[in-house]
Amino acid sequence: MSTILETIASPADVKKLTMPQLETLAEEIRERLILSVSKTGGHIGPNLGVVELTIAMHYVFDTPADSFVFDVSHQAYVHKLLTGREKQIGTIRQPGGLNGFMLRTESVHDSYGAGHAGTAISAALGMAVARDLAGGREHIVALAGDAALTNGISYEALNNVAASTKRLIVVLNDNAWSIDRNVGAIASYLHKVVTHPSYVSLHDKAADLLERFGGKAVRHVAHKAEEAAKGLLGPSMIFEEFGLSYYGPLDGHDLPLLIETFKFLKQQNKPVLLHVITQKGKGFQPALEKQKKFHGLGPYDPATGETKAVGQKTYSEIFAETLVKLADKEKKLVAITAAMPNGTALDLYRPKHADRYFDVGIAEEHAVIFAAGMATKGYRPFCAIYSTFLQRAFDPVVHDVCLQNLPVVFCMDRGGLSGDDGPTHHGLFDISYLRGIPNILHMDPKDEDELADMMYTALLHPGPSAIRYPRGIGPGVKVKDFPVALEVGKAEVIYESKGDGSDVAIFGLGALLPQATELAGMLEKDGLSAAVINPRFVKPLDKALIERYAKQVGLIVTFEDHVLMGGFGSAVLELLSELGIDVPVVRIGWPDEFIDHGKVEALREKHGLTAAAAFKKAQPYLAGIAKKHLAVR
Ligand SMILES: Cc1ncc(C[n+]2csc(CCOP(=O)(O)OP(=O)(O)O)c2C)c(N)n1
Repeated sequence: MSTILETIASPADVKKLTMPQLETLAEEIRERLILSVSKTGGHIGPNLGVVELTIAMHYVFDTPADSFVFDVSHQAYVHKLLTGREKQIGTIRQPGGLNGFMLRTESVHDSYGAGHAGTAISAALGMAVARDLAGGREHIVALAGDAALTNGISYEALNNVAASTKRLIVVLNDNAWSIDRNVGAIASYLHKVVTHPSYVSLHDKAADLLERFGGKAVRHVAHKAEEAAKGLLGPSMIFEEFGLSYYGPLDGHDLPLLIETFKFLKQQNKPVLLHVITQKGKGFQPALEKQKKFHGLGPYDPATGETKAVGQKTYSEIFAETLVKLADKEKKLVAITAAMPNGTALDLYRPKHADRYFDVGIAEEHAVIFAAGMATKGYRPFCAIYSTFLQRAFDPVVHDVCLQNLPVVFCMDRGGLSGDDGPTHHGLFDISYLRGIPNILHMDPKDEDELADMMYTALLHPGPSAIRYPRGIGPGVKVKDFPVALEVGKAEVIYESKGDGSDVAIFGLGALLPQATELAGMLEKDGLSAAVINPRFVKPLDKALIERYAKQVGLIVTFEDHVLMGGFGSAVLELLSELGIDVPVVRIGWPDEFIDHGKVEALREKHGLTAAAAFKKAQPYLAGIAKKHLAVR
């Protein structure tokens, strides 16, 4: 017998269901998600929290004519299930399968793509204003989590809503969690609202009244909420001050109430904000018990929630352990995260130096400027921000940190291809966006121990520095008890064949050093000599070493886990041009396109980030080098 879920080919099918069928659908979706995500990995907790909300939205609104804009869009799996992608849900985050976020290219129902937080209200407002200009009547609904309100862009958008449109629906999905517990004044404020007696009684009454009076009850509750919002009953309502009419807080798992409320809000001729309370991980005990872990994770046992232990320490863990050691020694060291204590592993640092740990919320710009402020007072801030999220803070890095030459250290986790999360999360641009900024050091370690050394080097450096390191585990080398400082701007020669290396110089930056070594082996088999170099520093480059090799070899090869444009290889080319040295350079890195989600190895293969691909690209130049050998002999 087929399930109700299997009969949903599009949102039109959701609208045909009775209330009991909708309730059954919610159960089926939970079961399906728990099982399916247990195999693929993904954002299970957030999605279990929005099952009823998403069903109600699709019941009342009409995508793709109406638009849903989800903040981050990691909670869009339910939406995917209801918009014709039920059969593919088992492919989510898998190579060639569904993306883990909303993608405009994946479905007409995905009106806006995302992966970074804080964009939903701005984008939805843009759509609403475009609709108004075009004389349209469709509905625009933004769905933002409570953590989106720790992000500045959300307020920039709210600041413009009332002046820009009369019709916009913002749904605030409040589960009190970011990935970690939500932080800051707004989290306390929302907590005050949802626990205030007048709102709580409204909330309780709502379901009751709905049962007795149907849709009219919503109007009554809405009216009461308005009174409360005006401060008559409870805390004053910040959203009203922004010019949005506030409704709520409602139980985000009460389907009939949500449906009636959306029907009511749909008719409003003013921007509205609906505050719903949901439970992240609802229906899956392990997710309720371990909120952080089940925000997003790899495969797990669907019965127990158990995951396989990873034997080797990740780069993030080495980073956090090293930071503890450095903070033991340097009392002015402080650690800053923008809502990512788990992902960056600062969770391990926090208990050791709680007074020198700051989670500022999803606020990368603020994190960097806050760090700059601390640095002016003699503190040594380490900002642990993923490469992809530091993009948000480009101007603060330039204007606040580098221009004032302040000793802030950017530890960019996920520097390189991030894999399953896809293009919104790949850290492939940081070399190009940072290396043009004066004063900053840019480092990329070959292994875990070198990461620790680079962190120490950065701590001793009197100006700004950035260190990028890959997601997950590295080669697994032993990390020294205490790091040593590296000489700034000095590369490391790893290997020279037959003590010579005069034919080809191969630079393997960071994670791609093994490919450089492999290429050297391939060249040697062809009778050529090669040198393998670990650049360590993208900025400053080791000019003397590059010049020396460039004058002696017939070919330079550069490998980097970064886009080619503006990357390490480009920096080498610029230097050679400045030096007036004419030597061919084969550059290996990511092409000028956004790279899909998938397995790192497979994507490297596909896009030619391998020793074999480099060997092939080098062929036209190798012939010339071989001829030179013959002539010499
Ligand atoms: C700019 C940016 N910084 C950090 C992140 C990492 N991140 C992904 S989801 C998330 C928390 C989202 O919390 P919330 O919006 O409340 O939704 P919930 O998962 O609780 O449903 C964070 C910090 C991000 N996606 N974008």
